[in-house]
Amino acid sequence: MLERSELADNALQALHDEGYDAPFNTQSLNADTLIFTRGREGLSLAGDWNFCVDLLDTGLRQKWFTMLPEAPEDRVEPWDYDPYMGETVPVPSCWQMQKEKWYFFEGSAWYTRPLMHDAGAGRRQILRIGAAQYDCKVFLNGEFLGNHYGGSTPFCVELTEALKPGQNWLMLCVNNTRTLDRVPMRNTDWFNYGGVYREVTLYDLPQTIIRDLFVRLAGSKIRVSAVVDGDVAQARVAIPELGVDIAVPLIDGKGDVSLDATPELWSPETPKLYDVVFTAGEDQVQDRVGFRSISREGTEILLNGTPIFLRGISVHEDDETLGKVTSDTDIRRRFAHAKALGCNYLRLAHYPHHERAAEIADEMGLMLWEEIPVYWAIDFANPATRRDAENQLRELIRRDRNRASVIIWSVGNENPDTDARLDFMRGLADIAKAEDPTRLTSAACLVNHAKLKIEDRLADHIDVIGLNEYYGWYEENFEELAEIGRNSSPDRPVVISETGADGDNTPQGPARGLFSLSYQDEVYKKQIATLRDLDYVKGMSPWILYDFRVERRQGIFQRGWNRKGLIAADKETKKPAFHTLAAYYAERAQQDQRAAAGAKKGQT
Ligand code: GCB
Repeated sequence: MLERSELADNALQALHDEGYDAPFNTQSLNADTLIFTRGREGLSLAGDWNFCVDLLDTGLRQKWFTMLPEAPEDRVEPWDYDPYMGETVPVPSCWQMQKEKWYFFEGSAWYTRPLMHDAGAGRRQILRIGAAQYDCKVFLNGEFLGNHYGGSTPFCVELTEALKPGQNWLMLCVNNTRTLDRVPMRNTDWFNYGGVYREVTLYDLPQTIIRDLFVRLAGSKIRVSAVVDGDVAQARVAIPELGVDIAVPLIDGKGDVSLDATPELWSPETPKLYDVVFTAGEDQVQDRVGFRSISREGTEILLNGTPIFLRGISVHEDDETLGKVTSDTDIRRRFAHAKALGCNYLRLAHYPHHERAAEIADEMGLMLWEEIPVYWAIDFANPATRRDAENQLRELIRRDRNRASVIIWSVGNENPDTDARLDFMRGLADIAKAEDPTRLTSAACLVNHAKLKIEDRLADHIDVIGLNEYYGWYEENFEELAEIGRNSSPDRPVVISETGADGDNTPQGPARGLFSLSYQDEVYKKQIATLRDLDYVKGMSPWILYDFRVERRQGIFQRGWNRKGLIAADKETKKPAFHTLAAYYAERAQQDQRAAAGAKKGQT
């Protein structure tokens, strides 16, 4: 449409109003509007959607969303984009992976599709978007229904009131621009993919809706908390295998019960899960839940009361051909590689990964660190940024807190130790505990290189000190690592959340020196030799399982990739350092098994 259209408020406004997007930046779709969807049947909206990139935000300025479908021949005024025809992309996808011309595109993009509606009266329609990077504005039949910030967490929007019988038009405006107030900010070491890259699903639900369900082991009891939206006084929870089927009284929609039950505890060796069914009025949800405890005592991390060592690896959610789109097959391959490495644990860096990851880890018996992208520089003093980070954390926790595999909520990565950062991140750690007191908190902190010591004021406010150190790579003098080890005496467990080196396995890779496979392997050997003797180090997740795509690395050996993977970007070719770490983890696993057997013997 041109500016003379009556659909734009007025011609000049569309051209000159720089506050055009303010009415839409409401962040009204957030943790409080999320709906528990496990065990629900939804209608998948996967498939081709009409699509248009919109660098200048013309769509919001001219209000493309108010344009009605019409044959081009019948239109009486010129138009700048027709939401109903033209290019299409599949949902889910990242636009960078669809066409080369969109590879570096950052800005708004419009997604449109028809939606048929014929549900009976008294039903509610809830749309859930698994993730859209980064800002998503939702329109139905020209009406603005809400906005979500945060590129990796799900959100829900109720369509009920705006839906009409028959054909409707759903439009999403998704914007991946990196800005100063966002989480993450402008500079990251992973690719800034854009788009609706996780599933979009429509749920047809009764009037009463189960909004939230939190099931966990709390002390020696199973505790169930629920939030129900609707006029019911009582719900029911059943765990058939444990013979549990009891009423849950609801007061103002909230229910909370503790049950006596002795479930078999979940662990990597015995990843036992139980079906949990929760019913309120006509609504019902189901989950598969494992019960276990995770705690810390001094410098130990205890799983079900027994000290453990986290044999881990870090992973990004990235794929050579699909970008951030993932699948069960991709996740299972990732976890199978982690198991082949001898891992019992993964760090899902640096943002919430697909929710299937934790579900599959529950089944396969892997422990997880999950994280929000409070990464490097963040506008710590900005209340809007803080609200965004807090919301992303709440959305992640509410999404995954029934997953036994998740043992750590991480509130950030490598942030400078300033007062504003301390206040911001301490606040996040408190929120994590308030939302879920049954897990440990952490953050990837930095070494104080001047004092050669583990020192970060945030450490007092988290359970596990995550430590990123790159001795042998960014830090040249390897001897300093041992000195840091000697100079530090943390009062809580330390996990080496990152360490590593690049190794280019392509034909262009060097035969020796930095970026060679032999150099990478050497760094792993030296790291293992030093770290194995630090008794407060209770785990590690070296950087990283697979090579991953990134804009900021354009060196002759990197060529748009971070090549610190133990496996190349093809997710197949193992580098020598893979085998070095696998050998250490095999030895470590045996040692830990012997120690556990000894401890058991001592108890009997
Ligand atoms: C880090 C960052 C990670 C980078 C990595 C690297 O410390 O946490 O995001 O990708 O180093 O390769 O430099």
